[in-house]
This record gives sequence, C-alpha cells and structure tokens, in this order.
Amino acid sequence: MAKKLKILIFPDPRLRKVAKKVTKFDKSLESLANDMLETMYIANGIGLAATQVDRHIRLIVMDLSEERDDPRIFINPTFKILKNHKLFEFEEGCLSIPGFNETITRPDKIELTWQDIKGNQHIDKPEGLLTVCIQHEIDHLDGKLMVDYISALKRDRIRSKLLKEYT
Ligand code: GNR
Ligand code: NI
Repeated sequence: MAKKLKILIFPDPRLRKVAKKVTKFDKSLESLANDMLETMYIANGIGLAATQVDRHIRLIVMDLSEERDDPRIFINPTFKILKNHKLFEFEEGCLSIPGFNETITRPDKIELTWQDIKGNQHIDKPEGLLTVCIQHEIDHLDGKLMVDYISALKRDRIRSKLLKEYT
C-alpha cells in the first residue's frame, strides 16, 4: 500500500542536499515512487522530487493532468537548453514553500533525457508546463529552490514566516 510521506519545508537544510544517481531499478525504488505519487496527490501538487521527502536520489514524480490520472516517473533526468530557446516567465509554487508563489524565468525549449522505472532510457523535447515543472524538480535534486531566483530580502521574509509557522 502506498504511504504518505512527510514533505520538508524551507529552510530545512536537508532541501540543500545534492541527490545521487539511481543505479538499482528494484522493488524498493518502485515503492518509493508510488509513495511519492500518493504524497503528491494528497498535497495537490503537480510534481514532487525525492529530495522533498528526504530521500536523496534522482527520482521525480509528476502528474500534469487536470483529472489527476496521468502519473509519470522520471529517473536520472537531465536536460540541455536548446539553441532556439526563449526565456519564459511562469508563476511557480512549491510544496516545500507553502503559501508563496513567485514568478520565475526559465528557458522554454529543452531536450530532456531520463530513465523509467525499469531503467529504460528516454529522450524527448517537452512542451508547455512539463518544461517548467521538470526544471523546477531537477533544481530540487541539485539542492536548489525557487527562492534562490528571487531577492535575498524576499527570501528572508519567506524564511522567517515559514520558520514561525512550521517549527
Ligand atoms: O505543485 C506544484 N506546482 C508547480 C507550479 C508551477 C511550477 C512548478 C510547480 S511544482 C509544484 C510541486 C513542487 O513543489 N514540486 O517540487
Ligand atoms: Ni518544489
């Protein structure tokens, strides 16, 4: 049975750890991915990185569908920014920074490489929200957060509010 995991909240230092590559595609990986999907659905998120549940491996789950019936798993994801990209602004939210949305600028054209739950390799040029979300999630795996793109003043305000609310 899938289990709900605890999501770390900024400024928890564990959100700054860099995740390690997945090398074993076994039942325990599948079980963690299912627990992360369950956790993401309960939290009404569109994506979740393993870092956010204090598991420091390169695993991401996502569901961008309105119906919440299109679970996707990305393992060891990497991307290249395409030469013809433009910069694109999008208002992002983060389950580890609850209650704060920030407009973040990212490249809009990438080539994405990842492995599935069986370890099979995939490559694609995603469109739209997937492009934004996968960059947000890969940032988590690298210990990076949305608030790293905004001013230190705003970031410190968010930090103190969340510390008061969650600790
Ligand atoms: O649920 C989420 N929504 C979202 C909206 C815009 C850009 C990125 C995201 S990801 C976020 C869930 C989350 O924190 N993933 O790490
Ligand atoms: Ni996030």
